Amino acid sequence: MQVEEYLNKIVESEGTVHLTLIDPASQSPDQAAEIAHAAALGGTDAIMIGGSTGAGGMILDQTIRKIEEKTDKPKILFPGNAAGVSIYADAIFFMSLLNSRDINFITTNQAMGAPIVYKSGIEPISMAYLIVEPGGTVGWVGDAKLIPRHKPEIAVAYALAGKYLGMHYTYLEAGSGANAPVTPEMIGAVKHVLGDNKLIIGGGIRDGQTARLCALAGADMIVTGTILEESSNVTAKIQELVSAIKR
Ligand code: 1GP
Repeated sequence: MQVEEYLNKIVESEGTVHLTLIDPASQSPDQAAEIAHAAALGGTDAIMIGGSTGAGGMILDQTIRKIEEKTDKPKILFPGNAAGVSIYADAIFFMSLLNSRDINFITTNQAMGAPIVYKSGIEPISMAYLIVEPGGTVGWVGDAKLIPRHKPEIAVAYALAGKYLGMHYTYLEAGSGANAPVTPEMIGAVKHVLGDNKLIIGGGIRDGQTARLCALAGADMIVTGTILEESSNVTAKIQELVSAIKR
């Protein structure tokens, strides 16, 4: 089964998908593999691999290969630029940062990375990537014109643009390590116009209760990264998050 189909089936049958984000720049490949293994035991549905800074090249390849040894869960690239493509992944969120001011993050990196995706046979999953205040490192690196936190109508406008451009997924990103995720009001308003297109929420989700609020508001998928890097028991933390968002 293709990865997009796998994720969509989980949304249909179980409610909300949990995605574990691993930034290859944050730990050694072996440590990343241990986190992925623990997350899989806790019930995560797939592993996202990527980051805004220093997440490409050999460290990216090695991290994915080590993760491959430790879990069967799909490995999805979450690239910060064209260097975030690796032939060892199963799929790639082929994303455009629609609210960037810099054309490099809207189409140029995509063009530079596309031939590698084509040759490698990695599955591209088209995605509109939207960065909301506070935006964190990715907001700065991606030169995003941050969507104001309390202006859901702006997020709706961008999400509709992504949908009409043919993107299947929309990712509302508050920035890794944000104090709080995007608001339930924004999630609900965006999901309302997306219909069957899938909505991913990430940035600032640290506990089951917050994840559940996002899921109830309309998130199809929840991403957590920072909390796992900080957690002494990744499996228990994932169990808390997963049990809060599944039916
Ligand atoms: C970052 O949305 C992801 O791109 C995850 O954010 O690190 O805050 O979980 P956290």
